[in-house]
Amino acid sequence: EWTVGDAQTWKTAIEAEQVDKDDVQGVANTVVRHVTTTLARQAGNLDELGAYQATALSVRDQLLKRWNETTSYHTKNAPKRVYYLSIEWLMGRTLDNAVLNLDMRNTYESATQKLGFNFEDLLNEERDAALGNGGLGRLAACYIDSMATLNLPGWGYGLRQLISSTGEQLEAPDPWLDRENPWEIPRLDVSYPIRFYGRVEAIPNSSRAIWSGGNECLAVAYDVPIPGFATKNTANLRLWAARPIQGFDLNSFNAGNYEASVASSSDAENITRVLYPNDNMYAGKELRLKQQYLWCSASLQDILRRYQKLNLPWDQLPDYVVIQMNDTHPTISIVELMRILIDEEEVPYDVAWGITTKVFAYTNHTVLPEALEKWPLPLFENLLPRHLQIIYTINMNFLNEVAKRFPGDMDRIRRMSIIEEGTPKFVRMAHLAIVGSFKVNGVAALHSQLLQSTIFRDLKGRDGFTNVTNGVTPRRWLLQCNPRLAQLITDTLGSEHWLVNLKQISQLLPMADNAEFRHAFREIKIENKARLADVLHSELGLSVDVDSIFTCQIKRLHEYKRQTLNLFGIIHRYLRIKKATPQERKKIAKHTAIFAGKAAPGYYIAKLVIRLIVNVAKIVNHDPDVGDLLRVVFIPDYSVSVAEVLIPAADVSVQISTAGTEASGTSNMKLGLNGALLLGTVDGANVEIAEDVGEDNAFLLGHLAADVEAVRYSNSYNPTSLEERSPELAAVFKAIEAGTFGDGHVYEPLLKTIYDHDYYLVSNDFGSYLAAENLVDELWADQEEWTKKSIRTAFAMGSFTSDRSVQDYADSIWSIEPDPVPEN
Ligand code: CJB
Repeated sequence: EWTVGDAQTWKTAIEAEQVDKDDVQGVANTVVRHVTTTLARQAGNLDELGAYQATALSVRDQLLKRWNETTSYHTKNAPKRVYYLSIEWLMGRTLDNAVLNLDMRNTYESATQKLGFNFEDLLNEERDAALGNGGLGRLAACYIDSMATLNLPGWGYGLRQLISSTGEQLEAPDPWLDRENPWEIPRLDVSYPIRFYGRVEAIPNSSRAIWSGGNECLAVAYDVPIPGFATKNTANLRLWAARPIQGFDLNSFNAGNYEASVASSSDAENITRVLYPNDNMYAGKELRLKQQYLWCSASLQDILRRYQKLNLPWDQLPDYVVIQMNDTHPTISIVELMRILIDEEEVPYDVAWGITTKVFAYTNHTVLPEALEKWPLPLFENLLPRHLQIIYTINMNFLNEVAKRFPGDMDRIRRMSIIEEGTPKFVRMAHLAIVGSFKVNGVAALHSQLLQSTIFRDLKGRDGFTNVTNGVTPRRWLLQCNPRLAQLITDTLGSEHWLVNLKQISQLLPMADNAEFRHAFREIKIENKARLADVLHSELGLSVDVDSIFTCQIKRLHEYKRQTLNLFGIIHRYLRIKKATPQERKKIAKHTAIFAGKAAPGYYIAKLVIRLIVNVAKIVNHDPDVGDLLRVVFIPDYSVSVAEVLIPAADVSVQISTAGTEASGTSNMKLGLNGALLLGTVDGANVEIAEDVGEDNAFLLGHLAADVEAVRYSNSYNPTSLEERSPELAAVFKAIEAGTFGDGHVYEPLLKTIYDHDYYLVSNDFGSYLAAENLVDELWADQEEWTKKSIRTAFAMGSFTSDRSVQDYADSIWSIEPDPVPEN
């Protein structure tokens, strides 16, 4: 095994670096070593940021030892591996998660304490790694945690964007990498050339071609170790950064043209500079396609290089490699694999296609038409000319088959084609993803059903489609964010095993009828609410009543998610309070309505919604008639670490998308797991959540997916007045227009979307929403009943762990097995 030097010397050296997980002094030694030799500082000039960095580097040492063992074990064993390609990885902070997964949290807490620091304060020094926008990016983060925990051989591949999400009010980009990031290891030795533009020359009498010219740059790897929970297994997240092929143009420099001499260098680096800030919205920019290609090409070159070390023929690739595409963003990798096999490896076209279509699987995350990627053909052809040729061949073969099955059905061929006709033409990435994959899945039962009955109706036989309902990791979304509830569960069950087998929490369901347990459970919720109240007070100067109902709608701002329904409900409540007599006011339930989320920078209506929330908050929170009956909170700069404070404090989980629009939702799972009652439409994973917690423990509302189309049609073509559709909403609009929350004209474009077509059925669902809120208020009056339902919610969430989701993928799509690294 040891290829260099003396094996014993190596072994002894590695063992000398080993720290026992309970060894406080040993941990302190490694932290101090980083203080003095990595950071070149001393006890006398060490601030919290420095102490955080040294602690993080010490933890990183632990992770890297495991990472090394995992990679060398898997290299030796050569199991089939899954590669999860996601353009977004919304990881959040790492330190707390890492020490919990290593089972070293107490040791690090004591060691840093002894060195004069409070561990919680150090945790707060860390920047969020926010390489994502919303649910899709956070899902990838949960999945890689589960892959590592389940000992599945797998890696994630993404992009190392320097500037991540955009702040909604300030539009300030977040340069999260402006401090040293201790969690990434630059691999300057792992890099691949990437070509753009150029020309293609056919090779006569073959399906091969030579693609040359254009621009070339390099993709360089940065590795992020991902520890599994309670296992040695440590996965890898490999992120690519663009670099120039030669950093410097010596000819320009010598000719005295200094600007030109560095231009090509910054041009290349710009490719991976920004994260596109859209969620559920396709932007169609060339730079984005460049990002996608760089990431996919580098990942494939890396995967194939690893496979080639096995010295096996190409047709066995699907026995060793499966690639899961998180949405259509990595679809170009299907074509890239074809290109490499055909042009570079000289594999015949049909053989290459047979291999490729056994390697890829595609997850769809949305049915919204504006989110489906389709590239203008001229743009695509200019940037990736060889890939377009291959797509034409794929499409021709595909449509020939369709024509055989449905002779003469030209309309079907037009619908199914990978190329959309028109001026210009478009390349439909979802169609390409479906044709090139052996399995396609949606992310919740209802969503997977809708995919097959609506947008992808024609595209794949029944066998090709499946469902994998999303899940969230209970390590971050319970153990880390709600340690007291986690402890109560562990104490009551008598073991921590539920953290890797979440189904076990269902054993606690009968505790709903135990008054003492209810008391303990409620105390934890109150403490979490108090912790949030403290943060709101210190950060926003806002006082909230811990005895009020905390409702949480925390997600991207989007018309389909209908923050409006919630907001108009708040205004309705405000008007009711204003009209009520002091006697009547005493009977009104107290609410704290919490919103958090970002809007894409160019999404005008979503920004207007934020503006109205903020202005409603200004009036409501300071109106003496309201007293403590109502508070409205909009939390700026929503992030994973903010979510970790909000979620454990929520009483009500607001999930009110128009039925049929939210593919799954995942905050519904996190909030449910932390005991928030579901106030939701019959949409996405709400359906399965309501089924598991029992409909009498949730508040369902609104039209059903099956009816939405008809109501929408009638809103447009048999319009009735808003007054007729919802007199309550008409009154709310009047108040806005009258200037109750500042200049009413400002909101005209927002209100108009609802006066006119009301595509998302806000007016049609408003009455039902208010009725559901009334039921919430009634139940709140009986705290024992409320707590029962809260317990029945939390402990019925056992299916919504990402461990279950990832196991489903492993069994029904990837066909891979756990391959745990031996403990010693
Ligand atoms: N989703 O976050 C995104 N971005 C997109 O562009 C498309 C979909 C979300 O993915 C989540 C994970 O599957 C889903 O839970 C959520 O419903 C969907 O909107």
